Amino acid sequence: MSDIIAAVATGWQVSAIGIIRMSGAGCIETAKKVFKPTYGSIDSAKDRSLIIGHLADKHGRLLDEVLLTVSHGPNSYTGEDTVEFQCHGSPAVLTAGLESLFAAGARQAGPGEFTKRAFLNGRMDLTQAEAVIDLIHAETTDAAANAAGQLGGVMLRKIAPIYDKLTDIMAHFHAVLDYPDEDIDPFELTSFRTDLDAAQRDLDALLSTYSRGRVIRHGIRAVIVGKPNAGKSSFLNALAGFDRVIVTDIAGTTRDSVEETIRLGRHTIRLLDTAGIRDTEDTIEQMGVERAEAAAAQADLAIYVCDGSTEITQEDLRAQDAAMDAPNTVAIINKQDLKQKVSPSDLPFEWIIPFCAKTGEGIEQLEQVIDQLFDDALPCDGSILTNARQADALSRARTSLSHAVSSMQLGMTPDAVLVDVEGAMEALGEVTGQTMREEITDRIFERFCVGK
Ligand SMILES: Nc1nc2c(ncn2[C@@H]2O[C@H](COP(=O)(O)OP(=O)(O)OP(=O)(O)O)[C@@H](O)[C@H]2O)c(=O)[nH]1
Ligand SMILES: [Mg+2]
Repeated sequence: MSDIIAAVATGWQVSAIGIIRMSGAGCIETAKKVFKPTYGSIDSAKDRSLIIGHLADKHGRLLDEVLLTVSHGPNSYTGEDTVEFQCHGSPAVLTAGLESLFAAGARQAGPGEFTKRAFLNGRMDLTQAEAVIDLIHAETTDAAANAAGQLGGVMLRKIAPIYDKLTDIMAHFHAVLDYPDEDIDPFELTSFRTDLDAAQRDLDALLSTYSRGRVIRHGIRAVIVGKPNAGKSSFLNALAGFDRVIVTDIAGTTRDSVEETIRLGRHTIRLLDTAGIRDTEDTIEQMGVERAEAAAAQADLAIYVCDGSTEITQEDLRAQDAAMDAPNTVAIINKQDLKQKVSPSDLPFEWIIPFCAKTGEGIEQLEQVIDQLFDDALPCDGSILTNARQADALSRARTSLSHAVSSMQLGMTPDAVLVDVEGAMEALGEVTGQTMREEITDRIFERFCVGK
């Protein structure tokens, strides 16, 4: 039997309402020690109805007029009896209320402990539990909508049928191993091959959503590259709306990479300003140039900035090359307020935006281009893979399945095929939590906030 845990669920800032949550067998009795209903009794109230009454501090003094809700297990969030107090949102009230519950027998909940209990009690699988964190930390409506879908079990419903299919294959191969004298029907072998192929396709489809998922969850990683003095830092400042980076007319002003997170329309962009690309004797600047080139290769988007008022130089060409290493590129012809020497036809890019860092001209067009590049048709309904841990486990499952298929093609014995199918199931089980090691689940829940 689990002990009684309690925590403030709403944070510690002054607010209209603050919620203290308590869960575990016996917590309703604990609540009775500190809460006096204004009408009737806790026992006579309906499940999940609101009961008004008074909360006492640990000395039995009136502390607050609160609303209390009882959710009886197993149909509560945690699967256990749960009590929530809606107090007035004063940190002093919440502290005293919590201390009162501790004095009555509860203990402080650890991070994510309520959700961990929900997982351990079978109220949700691991994809749903992780969706809870994602929903709390969602920075955009797309991220929230996708997490909400996963909380509802969308990801689980994609993975469970693949797992079930592999279970059938395993059962069959075990039968073959147990009765080696009976010939395997070649027709059945073909049908298992078909099932394995289908499972691989399903995993491929899921894994292919991950690049979009990373963008939804973490924002677009964008790197600004260009020659010195093109106006890269000015471009970042124009998008940030304040002077984040030092701007001067001295070439080589920015020597290290500087990151700023900005919102552009529906997107969150992690924008990295870099050292202007050129050959330089300055060791520090040279390191900055190397960083700029490396960052472009790892970004979701490279933004090449050129100075429209000067001719294209060798340094520009080198910066263009670096930009081409990213999966998406946009060219910015900056300094539109000056006489232009660069025309879009001079640049080998599909998306080219005339820009003026001084006036902000071009920001709207940039927003439209980024919408086009990053808003594909995938609906944010929970079917997009956003979690690195899940993506890693799914790709291990995918690798095991291709080994199983090769073993089959090579005519290897069923036990060889079995090992790989088992490996794939193990990896899929890590995603849903079916075959999860305890220390890994512990680590997942430690990332939660206290009170969730
Ligand atoms: N007229 C005009 N000047 C600009 C514009 N954008 C930037 N500048 C000027 O160009 C110069 C260089 O700007 P920065 O933003 O420091 O250029 P950078 O590409 O970051 O340069 P490094 O850090 O040296 O690589 C500064 O004097 C800016 O004021 C623009 O749109 N119009
Ligand atoms: Mg700069």
